[in-house]
Amino acid sequence: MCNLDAVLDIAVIGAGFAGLHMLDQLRRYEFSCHAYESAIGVGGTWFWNRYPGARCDVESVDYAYLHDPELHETWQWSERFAAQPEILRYAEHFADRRGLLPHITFGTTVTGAAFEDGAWNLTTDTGERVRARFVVTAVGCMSAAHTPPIPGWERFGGTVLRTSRWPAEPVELAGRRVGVIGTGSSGIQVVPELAKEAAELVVFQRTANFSVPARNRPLTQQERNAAVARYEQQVHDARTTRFGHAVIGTGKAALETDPAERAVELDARWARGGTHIVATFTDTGRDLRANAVLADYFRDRVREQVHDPATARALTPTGYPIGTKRLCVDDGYYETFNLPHVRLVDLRADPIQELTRTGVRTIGGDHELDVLVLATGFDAFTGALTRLGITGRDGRALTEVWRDGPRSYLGLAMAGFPNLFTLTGPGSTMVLSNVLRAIEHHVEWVRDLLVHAREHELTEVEALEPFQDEWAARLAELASGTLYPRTDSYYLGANIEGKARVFAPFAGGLDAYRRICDAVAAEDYRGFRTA
Ligand code: N01
Repeated sequence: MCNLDAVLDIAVIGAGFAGLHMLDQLRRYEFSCHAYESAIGVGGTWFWNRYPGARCDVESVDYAYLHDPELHETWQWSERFAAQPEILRYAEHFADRRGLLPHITFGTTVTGAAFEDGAWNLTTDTGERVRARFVVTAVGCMSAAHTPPIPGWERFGGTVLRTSRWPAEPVELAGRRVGVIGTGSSGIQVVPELAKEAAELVVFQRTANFSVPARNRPLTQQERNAAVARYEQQVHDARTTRFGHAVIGTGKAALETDPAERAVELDARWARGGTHIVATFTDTGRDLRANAVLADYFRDRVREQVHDPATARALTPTGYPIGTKRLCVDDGYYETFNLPHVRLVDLRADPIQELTRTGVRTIGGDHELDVLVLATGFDAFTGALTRLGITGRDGRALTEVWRDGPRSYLGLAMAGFPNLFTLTGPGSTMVLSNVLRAIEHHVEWVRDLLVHAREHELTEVEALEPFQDEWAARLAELASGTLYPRTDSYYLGANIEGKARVFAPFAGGLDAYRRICDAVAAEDYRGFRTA
C-alpha cells in the first residue's frame, strides 16, 4: 500500500500492545502512518505464545490499557490472571474499536531499515518498500525465539513445537510421549497442561526456577466493579510506583523483621498467589542474606509440594538469588511431578548430548519422544531489533554498533540512528515493570516528541553520544546496587551464546524512569540533536 513515492510521516513496526497504541495515537494526532506486522493478526506476544496454559503473570486488571477509560470501564476480565485467548481478544477488540486494522499490513516482516537522505527506507520479506521520515519499533522484548545449540535437530523424526510459536490449530497429544526443554515462565506454565494429555511427559530442566502459585480463579462481579472504581488510583500508581502498579509489601526489611512475623507475611502472600511476594520486604533485592530468607521460604514450599525427595531436591532452586531470574507463576507445576507419567531429567546431573531420530539422548540414556516442546526462551530485548536489518547514518549497522551490548539513550533512541524510536527498548524498564505501563509511557512520550518535531519543523531528531554514554553508566550503576548481575539470565544476555553480557534493563523503577524522561522532555529534549 505504501511505496517510495508516498513518504509516510511514521512507520510503526509491530502490532502488539505497543504498536497498536502507537498507531492509534499517531492517527489521532493526524500523522500519516502505517504499521507492519509479521503475524497475520494483532497481539504480538499474545498472538504467538498460544501454548496451553499461557497466561499473564500480572493480574488482568493491571495488565490492561489505562489510556482508554471507556475501554477500562467496559472490558470485563473473566479471571484474575487472564489466559492468552482472552488477552488476544482484548488486543483485537482494541484494534477494532479504534479502526486500526486497515492501517496495518499483516504477514509482513521488516527485513531492512536504512536511514538514507533524511528518511528511513524499509524493506520487507514480501518485497514491499516503504519510505518514512520516522520509524517507531514496537517489536517486543521477548519475540526473537532462541533455539538451543543442541546437536541433531535435523535428525529428530518427531514433532518439534515451540511455546513461542505454538500452532493455532489444536495439537494432538493424547497417547503421545512428550518432552519439554526449558523451565522458565513458559515451561512452568505449559508442563501441567501437557501432563493432562500426554501419555508420558519428560521435563528437561537445566536450572530449577523459583515459582509461586498463581491461585488463579474467576473474578467476581464485585471485584470487576472495584477495578473500575480504582481507575484514578491505577493511573496514579502508573506514575508513582516502581512497577507501574501497586504491590502489597510490608515496607520493612526482612533482616529487621522477627522470623515469626516474616513467616506470617510470606504465608499470607503465598496463600494469595502471584508475584507480590517478592516485594514483601524491602531488602531482598539487594542484600544476599535477606534474599536467602525469601529463597529458603520458596525452597520449603517445593519440598512440601513434591513427594519424591530426589525430584524435590532437583526442583529446588539453588545457587542464585531469588528474583534475579524472573519469578515464575504457576498453576500446579510442582504437583505435576507427583503424577506417575511425569518425570524430571535434571540436566545439571545428566546433560543433553544430542537429539536422535527418536528422542533426546542425555549422558544417562535415551528418552524416546513423539513430541519435543521447546520452552527455551528468547534472544531477549535486542534480538527482535537486531533482526530488523537496521543501518543508521553513514550505513552503520545496528548489529555492529551493539556488538558489545546494547547502547541507547533512555532505551528509546540511539546515537547514529536518527528519527528511530524503540518502544520498550533496551535501557528502559522493560520487563522489570508492568510492560503495559511501560508501553503506555513510551508511546505517549514518543508521540509528544513527534508532535514537538512537527511543530518545530524538525527533520532530524537523534540521541547524542555523550548522553547515551551517561545513560549506559547510569544503567550499570543501578544494576550494581541490585543482586541481578550475580545470576546468568536473559536480563544480562547470558542465555545466548556469544552475546555480550550487559545488564540491559533500567533497574531504578518505572516511577524514577518516568521522572527522568519527563525532565528530558521539559528541557527541550535534552540529549537529543535536532535539526
Ligand atoms: O524463557 P526463559 P521463557 N538446554 O528464558 C532453558 C515472559 N513470559 O519463555 O535457566 C536446556 O525464562 C533455560 O534454562 P537456564 C517472561 O518475562 C511471561 O520461559 O538458562 N535448557 C530456561 O529454563 C519470561 O521471563 C509469561 O539454565 C535450556 C528456559 O529454557 C520471559 O517471557 C509466560 C537451554 C528458558 O526460560 C521468558 O520466559 C511466558 C538448553 N540449551 C513468558 N537453553 C507470563 O506472563 C535454554 N534452556 C506468565
